[in-house]
Amino acid sequence: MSQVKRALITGVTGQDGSYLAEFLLAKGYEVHGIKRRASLFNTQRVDHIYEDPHVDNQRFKLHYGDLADSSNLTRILAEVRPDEVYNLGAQSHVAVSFEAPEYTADVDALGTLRLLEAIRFLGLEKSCRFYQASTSELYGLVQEIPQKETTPFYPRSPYAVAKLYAYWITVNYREAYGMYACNGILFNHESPRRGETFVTRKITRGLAHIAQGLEQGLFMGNLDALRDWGHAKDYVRMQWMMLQQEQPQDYVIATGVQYSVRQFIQWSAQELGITMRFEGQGVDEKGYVESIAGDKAPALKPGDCIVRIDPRYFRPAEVETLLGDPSKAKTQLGWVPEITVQEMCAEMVAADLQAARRLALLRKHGHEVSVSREAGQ
Ligand code: NDP
Ligand code: GDR
Repeated sequence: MSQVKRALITGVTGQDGSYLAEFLLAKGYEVHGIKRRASLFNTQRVDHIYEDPHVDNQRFKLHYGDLADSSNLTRILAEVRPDEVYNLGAQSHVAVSFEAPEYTADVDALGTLRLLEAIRFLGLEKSCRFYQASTSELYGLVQEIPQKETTPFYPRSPYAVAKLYAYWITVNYREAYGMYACNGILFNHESPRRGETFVTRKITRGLAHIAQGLEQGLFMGNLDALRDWGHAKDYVRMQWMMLQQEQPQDYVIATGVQYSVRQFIQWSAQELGITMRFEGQGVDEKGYVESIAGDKAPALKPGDCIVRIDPRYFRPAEVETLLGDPSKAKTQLGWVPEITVQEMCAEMVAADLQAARRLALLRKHGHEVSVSREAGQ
């Protein structure tokens, strides 16, 4: 019998999936990941750990699949027979969940059920440990500050409601079938690999583009939202730790400090040497509220608008404030975050600046450069 542990990660092409795959490979695991078929390559975050399937002893393997497809999940689980399953796959954008609520429920809620049921159907429920990517969005309209494992939930989006189902079905399979299944209730965590339409990355990438003259301004939503931001690298370590205990339990993973979106813009601007100035709120000719202007960005003329508020980025129901209490993870598992939000912001800005410089250089030498921007985020 092989002593090498096998892990299966859904959402391996995402931010957390890529860091977790790296982490598990370094621990000697054989790592299997489920990736969706896409019309373009979608493996940029894991290309550096990709292994040629033609060589022997491959330790990182990708399987085509989708959380919407039970038969596919069952087949992959039967083939891999993993010791640990990390369910990180999801339609993970809160604002998008208002646009695609049914799809979000199918993948985020029923997808979790499909995976758990496939494990049970194959008789793996006693041998396979299960991690569910639960979220601070469950707290939504917060009932207690800071939020901990016992704080009541009040989800505020189709995404959060779908994740609420996933949370409870994970608890239910633990209680009903004795599965080692647990929820990590993770607060926001970011990195240079964060999707471009989440607020931190939108800011670091947008300001880096502005600093390089690639874009003129940044359109934002609610700058007053407060979040407890950590680094994804710290958080995937905890995902693994949760599956190594004697008894399965649910844990809040957070830093215990919160900042506003506006503060994150200021840190990013400082990193780039852009001086930010908050101005009185006025409505410009297009109906946008002008809230922040920058006067020292290299490519900007004094007074040019950097950040404008566009109502389209406000959500139908907002989560105004989140602040986690990670005491249980600290006392029981000895987990503490190692990277501060300011260090993380600096790392993200540096990565985005490097990419923006490359684009600017190409443009300077006459190459056509298009800057991807997704509508509505
Ligand atoms: P990402 O959006 O970066 O990654 C999501 C992953 O899920 C991607 O690999 C994506 O594939 C995949 N995916 C999407 N739809 C499906 C589907 N139908 N079937 C299979 N896979 C699918 O998210 P993060 O890495 O940031 O987050 C990981 C998990 O943790 C998610 O479940 C998220 O909801 C949850 N979470 C995240 C937090 C955070 O702050 N980052 C906090 C709390 C919870 P593709 O690459 O093809 O799009
Ligand atoms: P969130 O993350 O909704 O907390 O979900 P996001 O970064 O999208 O938003 C954080 C806060 O910033 C405000 N905001 C904006 N957000 C976006 N995306 N774009 C904007 O222009 C903008 N302007 C202001 C938002 O309104 C919000 O208050 C993330 C996801 O990773 C989820 O999958 C995860 O479960 C939670 O974190 C914890």
